[in-house]
Formats: sequence, C-alpha cells, structure tokens
Amino acid sequence: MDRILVIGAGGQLGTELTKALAHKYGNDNIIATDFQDAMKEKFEYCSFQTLNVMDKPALEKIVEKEKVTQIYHLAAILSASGEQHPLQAWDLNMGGLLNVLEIARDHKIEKVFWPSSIAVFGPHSDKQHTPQQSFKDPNTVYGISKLAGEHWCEYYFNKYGVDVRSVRYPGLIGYKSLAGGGTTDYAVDIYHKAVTEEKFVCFLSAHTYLPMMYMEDAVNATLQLMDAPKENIRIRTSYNLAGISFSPIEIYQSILPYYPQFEIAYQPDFRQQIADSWPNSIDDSMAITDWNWKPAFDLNAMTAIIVKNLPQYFNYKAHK
Ligand code: AKB
Repeated sequence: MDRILVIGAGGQLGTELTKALAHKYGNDNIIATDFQDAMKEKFEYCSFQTLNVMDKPALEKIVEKEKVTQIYHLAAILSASGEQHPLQAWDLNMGGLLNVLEIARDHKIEKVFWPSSIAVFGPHSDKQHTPQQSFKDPNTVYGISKLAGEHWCEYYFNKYGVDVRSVRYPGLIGYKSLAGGGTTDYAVDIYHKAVTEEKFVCFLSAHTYLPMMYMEDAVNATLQLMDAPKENIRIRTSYNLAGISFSPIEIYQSILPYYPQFEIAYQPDFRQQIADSWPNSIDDSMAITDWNWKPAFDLNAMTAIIVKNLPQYFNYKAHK
C-alpha cells in the first residue's frame, strides 16, 4: 500500500498537490505536515502533523510510525525571502533535503519528490528556450541551494539507489493559496488586486519575461513524473519544465477584458535583478520525451479560470 508523506503541505504548491495525491491514493494514505500548526485547517480530509523538516528524529518517527512509502518534500525558502535571510535559506533548503535523503536511504523509501526551480539558471545561462544542460551560474541563495540540491539528489540515486525525482518549476500560479517569498509572486498577487478592484503596483518592470505555469499543470506534471517507469527517468538532477512565458504587461492585458478599470503601475525593486538573471523561456524537450509532458493551459485560459473562481474562493465579495 502507498503511504504518502508531504512535507511543507501548507504552502502554495503543497495545498493543491496534497489534495491531488489524496484523490489518487486515498485520504487515509496521506500524511500532510507543515511547520505551522495553523495549516491544520487546510487538511481536514487527511491526517495532519506539525513537523519542522530540520528535526530529523521527528521526521524519522513519522516515517516509521506511518509506514511511509513515498515522500514529497516541498518545504523551502524561496528566492526573494532567501535574499533577506541567506544563511537561514541555505540551512533549511539544504539541511531539510539532506534529512529527507538520509531517511529515504535508511528506510528504503520507494520514491521521493523534491522540487527544483528555474532559479538554478543565472545571468550567463541561455535566455530563450533555455536547454536542460545550459550553463548555470545562479546568483541567489535559493538558486545555489537548488543547484546543489539537484546534485545531491543525483548522488543519492547513483550511490544508494534512492529513487528521487525532480522538476525545475517555473513560477506557479493558482487561486487556491497565496504565493510567498518568490520573485514570480507578482503573477499571483495581480489577480487578487484585480478582483478586489484595487490598483496593482508591480515589483517587476512591464516587459520582464519569465517562465510560468498554471497550478493544475504543475500538479499534473508532478504526478506524471512520479508515475513514470523508473527506467524512463534519464535525468536524476531535475527536469526542465515549461508552461507559459509572459511579462507583467501581458498578464495585466489578459485581465483587462474582465476588469476594464483595473490599473497597474511599475516600481521595480531588488527582485528585478533576480528576474533579469533567470530565463525568459524554457526548453523542456527531455520531459516531453521521457514522460510525455504536455501543458494544457495558456495565459488566457489561466486568467479566465482565476478571475471566475478567486472572488468566491477567498470570499472577497463578502468583505466588500
Ligand atoms: C520564486 O520566485 O522564487 C519561485 C521559483 C521560480 O522557484 N516561484
């Protein structure tokens, strides 16, 4: 029987991925964990435990007690927050991963998922359709930790046979939870301002292109990767993954038909430099070849879904 542990389940990705895993494996086989106790209310449908991934004995205890067979380790400090707290970001992003990999080896966990990011690329990487093996010189602590983490994953696979799989997520956009601490967060925040009819002040400039993805695509990519036969997984660092690429002005224009009075202003801050060091678009041909990856949502389809569902989901009308 599959027993699934999700670490960092209360975050932006975890909120939706945990639900999809519960749908696939059954609510009773999911153990959602987060370091914030308050996240418990998101997981009434499955079991929830408070866990700081840095506490290795506590993690090991859950793995043993719950007879865990798969771990999805999502807890991390993202790019923008990482620049405010560099050493804390390094400690959590590296220490957490190494705890998970060690326990996966010792307890013969069948499969591990760990997210990497487009942040592994840097100013000297190819900008357009950035290839899997493009030169990588990340200049954020988050990016450095993700690149190191990719190599640790490959090392544990090669040395110890730990079946750890990974994708380099672009910026993830959904309406079911807020983003936190990333450089791509503006593309979530903009919808909240639009539907509450407030002006949006964007921390990136109008024409900053970044790779992005609608959350449903991200969840499907993760499930597809984890379902793929082991022999198909040729990349043991992390797979490039592409959805849509757009700039702040383009997402703004996609919202205007629904909210014609919506206004935007641009006030780039320290996150502009991070965004400028990342690719504009990604070549994900390895994911297409190895596990049939294909995104389903473009910018307009994503906007249509979000503007329709966000007000009700966040109960915005009731507060106005
Ligand atoms: C961030 O902006 O830090 C993240 C990412 C691209 O990994 N969303």
